Amino acid sequence: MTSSVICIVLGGGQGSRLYPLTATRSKPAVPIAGKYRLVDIPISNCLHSGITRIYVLTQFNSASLNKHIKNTYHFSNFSEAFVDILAAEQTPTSGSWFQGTADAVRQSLHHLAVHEFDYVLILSGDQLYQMDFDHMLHEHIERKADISIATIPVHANDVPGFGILKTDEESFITQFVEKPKTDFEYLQSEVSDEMKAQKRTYLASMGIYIFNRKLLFEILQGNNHPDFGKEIIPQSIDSHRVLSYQYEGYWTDIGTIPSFFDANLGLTDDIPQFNLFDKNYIFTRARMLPPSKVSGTHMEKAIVADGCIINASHIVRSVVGIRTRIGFDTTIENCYIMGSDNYQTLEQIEECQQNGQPIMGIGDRCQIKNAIIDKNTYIGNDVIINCGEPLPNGDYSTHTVQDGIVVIKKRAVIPNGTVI
Ligand code: ADQ
Ligand code: ADP
Repeated sequence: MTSSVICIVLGGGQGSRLYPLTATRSKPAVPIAGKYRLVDIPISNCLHSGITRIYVLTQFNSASLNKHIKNTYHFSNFSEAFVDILAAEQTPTSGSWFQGTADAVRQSLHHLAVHEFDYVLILSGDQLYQMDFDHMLHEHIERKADISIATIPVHANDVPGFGILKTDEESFITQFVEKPKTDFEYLQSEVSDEMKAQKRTYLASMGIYIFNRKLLFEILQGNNHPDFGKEIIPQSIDSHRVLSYQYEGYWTDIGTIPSFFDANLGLTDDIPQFNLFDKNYIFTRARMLPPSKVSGTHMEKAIVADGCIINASHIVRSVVGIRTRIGFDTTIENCYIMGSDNYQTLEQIEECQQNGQPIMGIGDRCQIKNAIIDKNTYIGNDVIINCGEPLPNGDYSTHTVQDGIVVIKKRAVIPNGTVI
């Protein structure tokens, strides 16, 4: 069945909520969990569900996204499978960037039109979850739906961030309000006892949609509405059979710095909610890196990717990404270190040391807490990051602070002895 599906991954608008991680790369290319990139999550879910024709729509196309997709997703010449990036482009009919999610899909319809398919699966590019879309598609077809939306019970506190809906007893959607801010009690739904116990009594859209082919073309070509959540979905529920496909597994939005940080550190839990060790593992680029080398380090709840050289004294509740180098007597707590794209040669390291410049990675005797360290940073010796009083939010040349999390910007150089 999934052979009749084409998938569109909405790879991101301006990406401002993940700034500064998206300052120089498109959102789908943001590294997660030490060795993957955001886009690997929806693509892996598709491939495990048997969906092998995938477009990634992105507002701005970075070298790292192209390189990652090109180096990762290889298929046989004899299959129709592909993962292609569609960046916002100027054409004779449209001269502007994607105005929203529906507009992004609308502007890409001419790429879809050349393929044979019956259903379009539309996914967000900034969510962490493992889901079998084959099952959702099965329901969509069996229940003769025109549109299906994956939904999840959420707590009242989360309601203002989501599309909230109500259904009839057959799970067809009867009301849909995008991100209601106040007076939304009337939108509560009947949920399972388990969800009730967790006070998750509102049904939220997960931003995952299945559309019948003909209907998607009709709707998008029949109006100029920019967004699925704000216009297309609320306006479709009266005239079409819009089915709620309820999901109760782990699912989280990772579109903001705090949620991205929590999702990454959550992977270090004894039994993480998102299981990297599942048989449906996440696909990513096979890099042929050497094993990591660790010496004299006490590690507790740490995830360490390939190719690292670690001499730190303590690493606690942290994710350490590919090719990370950490010096002696350094302590790292609650951090996501993304790692590096390359190694410095011994000659380069010696030259830096002679000039008193930091070498790539993290130096000796540093203390770093509650931080995201982007790729290819040079953090000197005796640097202290986020270990004192809570820091106010701010954007500086080398880093930002948001909700108590320091993000060291890509390629930042933090001189010896700096205190942030
Ligand atoms: P949001 O996530 O707030 O709500 P939106 O900002 O429109 O909706 O983004 C959805 C996805 O599309 C994200 O992955 C985003 O990066 C991407 N995207 C946004 N604009 C884009 C553009 N111009 N080009 C390409 N990609 C773009 C939506 C729904 C809610 C639902 C939540 C669930 O509107 O109803 O509850 O998702 O997270
Ligand atoms: P990111 O989005 O992670 O910041 P970039 O746009 O900097 O990434 O590109 C990273 C890609 O470039 C990676 O795939 C990495 O392997 C490659 N790369 C970067 N620098 C080098 C280098 N000096 N030698 C080899 N490959 C490199």
